[in-house]
Amino acid sequence: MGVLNVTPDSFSDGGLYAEPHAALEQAAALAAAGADLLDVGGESTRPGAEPVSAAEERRRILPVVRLLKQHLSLPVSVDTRKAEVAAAALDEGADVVNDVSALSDPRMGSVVAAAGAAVVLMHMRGEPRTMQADPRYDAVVAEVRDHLATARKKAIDAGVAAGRIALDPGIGFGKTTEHNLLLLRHLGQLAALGAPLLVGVSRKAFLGKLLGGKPAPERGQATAAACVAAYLNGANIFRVHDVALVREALEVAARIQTAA
Ligand code: HH2
Repeated sequence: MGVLNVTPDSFSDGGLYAEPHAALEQAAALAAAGADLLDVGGESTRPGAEPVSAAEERRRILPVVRLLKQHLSLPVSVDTRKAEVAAAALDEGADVVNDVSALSDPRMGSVVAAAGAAVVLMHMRGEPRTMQADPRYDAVVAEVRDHLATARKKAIDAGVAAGRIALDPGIGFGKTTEHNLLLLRHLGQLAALGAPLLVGVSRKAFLGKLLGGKPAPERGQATAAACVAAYLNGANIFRVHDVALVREALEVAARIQTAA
């Protein structure tokens, strides 16, 4: 899954692709690099980010979804927590809703179900503005697993087909470095829920912390390593900025895993 942020303030690529034709160019580059899916986001969810209105999110996302569906053949997901924005994007032809709040909007499940779309349900503790203020868990892996199991049931009850749901531990969303490492180490416990697993580790702060404060643009190798580890522990979908780098790393890891 290639990341296409059409926001002015995302942590690693904010402002670069806010104009729809710049976004299309970047999307074509992600496709050429081997992305299977493009994730368009109009609201930054980095720690401390301020919320964006539905009208502004629609203004940022919809022209881009329209252009991608006209010019590229890849499926498109929209990274939004708002049912109103998801419904409008699905009308434009989006295929997947990537909901980092796992159906916090009470209408989201029925919007996804009505469109026959797929959905990613991600675990987040709190909300982006405040989520990194001293996150605590008794048992992070079990708590995230139970939260995702409940969200999955909620989606199914709203009419979403079970086979159209992917789950995501929400790396960096209300979690310390240790929480992130434990979740990546024990992904198998989440895989046991029976849904495909998505992980988003790309250039995130915990990788910088592990490497003595490396800045976001220099976290490519760390991203690839984390994706390979996640793959070996059961992840299926990798949300990344540098698709070519991660795809190569995963291709080699997959060849080793499947060698007979
Ligand atoms: N991480 C980010 C955004 N959306 N969606 C899922 N399913 N999983 C993630 O881990 C995830 C996500 C944050 O990364 P980025 O898009 O690069 O930054 P920003 O939130 O500032 O747009």
